[in-house]
Amino acid sequence: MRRVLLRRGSRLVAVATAASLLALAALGSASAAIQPGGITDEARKMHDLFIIVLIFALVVFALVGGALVYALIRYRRRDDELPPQFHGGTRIEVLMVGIPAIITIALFVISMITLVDIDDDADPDDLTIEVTGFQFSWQFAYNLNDLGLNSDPNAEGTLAIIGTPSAEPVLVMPVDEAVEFVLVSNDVIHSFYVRDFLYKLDLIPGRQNDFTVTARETGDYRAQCAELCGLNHSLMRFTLRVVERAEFDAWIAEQAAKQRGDDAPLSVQAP
Ligand SMILES: [Cu+2]
Repeated sequence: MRRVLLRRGSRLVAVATAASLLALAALGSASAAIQPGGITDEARKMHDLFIIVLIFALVVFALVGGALVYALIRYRRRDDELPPQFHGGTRIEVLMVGIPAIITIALFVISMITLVDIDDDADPDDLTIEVTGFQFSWQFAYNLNDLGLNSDPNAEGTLAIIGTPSAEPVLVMPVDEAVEFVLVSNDVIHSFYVRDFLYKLDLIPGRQNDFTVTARETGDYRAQCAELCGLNHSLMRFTLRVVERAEFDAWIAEQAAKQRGDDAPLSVQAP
């Protein structure tokens, strides 16, 4: 009788585990679809980490859920007799502390590796774009030295694209190149959020935040302020445009000519 119960028990565990795994596999592919990989090297590393953590979570959920379903069915109340009462169980207690500890340490280590990796400092010769948030739009300033546009390399100078709430600015950056973003704010806290970077960083008055990304896909991407910053916060949107280097140079030359007020396009060397 006991052996029959045990066999039925392990069958129950198998069924419960298989059902949970199936449900979670569906959930897993759904979240992968909801959260695509992003367009930068950094975003792809973060997405890989997300998938690893998701797999850990799914396995733990399936095992715990399976054990719960098994215990509910296998040890359900059949009569009024009190089940055997006992206190403690060293082996299971060691497992219950040990396994979560190992999983936590493993997740901590791989998260730190990814964090340090994507938080790498920019090279001095990377293109720098200074992003200024203000109520309620953005300014994108390109360092003219980075663009090889300054005749005097010691001179400071920028080419600024300034948006307004009614005319959203376009942030243009070259593909396949590390670009450093320096974030500052003129008034209150804003947040620079490009969904396809899978990344968001605040712009804080009196402080300078920066991050570096290498975009791998050209195209237009929607972006916006992600920190409630006042009445017209919802109008703080912009477009991120990732283009080939040649197109970027042509765009910069066009903007520079426009800002100098002449029509003769400037020749731009790659930095
Ligand atoms: Cu804002």
